[in-house]
Amino acid sequence: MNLTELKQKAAQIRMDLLNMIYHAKTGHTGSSLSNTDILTALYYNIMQVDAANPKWADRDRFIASKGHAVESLYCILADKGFFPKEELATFSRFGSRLIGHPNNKVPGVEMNTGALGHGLSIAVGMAKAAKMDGRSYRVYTLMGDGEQAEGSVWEAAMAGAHYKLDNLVGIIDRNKLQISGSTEDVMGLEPLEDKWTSFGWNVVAVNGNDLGELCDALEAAKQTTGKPTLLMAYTTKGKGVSFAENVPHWHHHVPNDSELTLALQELAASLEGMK
Ligand SMILES: Cc1ncc(C[n+]2csc(CCOP(=O)(O)OP(=O)(O)O)c2C)c(N)n1
Ligand SMILES: [Mg+2]
Repeated sequence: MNLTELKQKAAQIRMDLLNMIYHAKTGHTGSSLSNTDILTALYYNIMQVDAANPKWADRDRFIASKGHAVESLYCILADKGFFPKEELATFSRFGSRLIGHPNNKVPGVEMNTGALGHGLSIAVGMAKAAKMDGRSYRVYTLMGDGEQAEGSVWEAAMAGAHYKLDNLVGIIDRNKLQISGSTEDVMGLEPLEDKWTSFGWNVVAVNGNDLGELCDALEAAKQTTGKPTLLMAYTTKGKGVSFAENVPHWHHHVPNDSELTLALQELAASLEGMK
């Protein structure tokens, strides 16, 4: 996809996830809007996956470590044809496989996640397995910045560097907010890039809401050898909906009627502006 097509896709995914959350009356709106561009870059330009064959042995793997932001992932998997788009209407309903955190009964979802702090360990194991099996697939995991307070992240960071997993990319959605406010108030993280560098990772900083920067950095990571890459993706929580941007309670606020209408209008206008 070219850059305009990617931007259009991201706007459409944002509209889809807002509708889905509105109808379900539950969801992590700000968190999913925050990382929509990251997932769009991965799923439409970077990763090799096949919706017709979700268990293809050489597929690239994505682990949604910040599993609470499952809405953007489900909307993208549906859009790519992993399961019917109409199923999005069942999100968080009793009996639906589209539960509120990633569920590996859903085609395209690699691993059940949602308890923060586990995705990187799983990704390290998968990347190590690829090396042992002589396979060329790559492994990506998306973590939250609040999630960096989990000690298990740092054990996995050590292991990733120790095993020289250059087929592994960790991405941090650095929106500077977690569930209850600023990450720096809840558990100070800075200097976060330096911490990852000191753990032996190839650290690359990007604007995580800029699809061009994301694609360039993720493409460049494929050429890096001898160490895993950590993409520090500086984002805006709630991105794309002006009145949700950087507002902590939109972490899991469900839009009401007028908020949904306004949000969809803004995104439709941005789509119009791309034509
Ligand atoms: C182990 C664990 N503790 C607590 C939670 C509850 N929880 C869900 S989202 C969240 C905040 C996450 O913030 P961050 O990682 O910054 O994600 P984002 O800002 O992208 O939503 C918390 C504490 C959880 N899911 N897992
Ligand atoms: Mg955050």
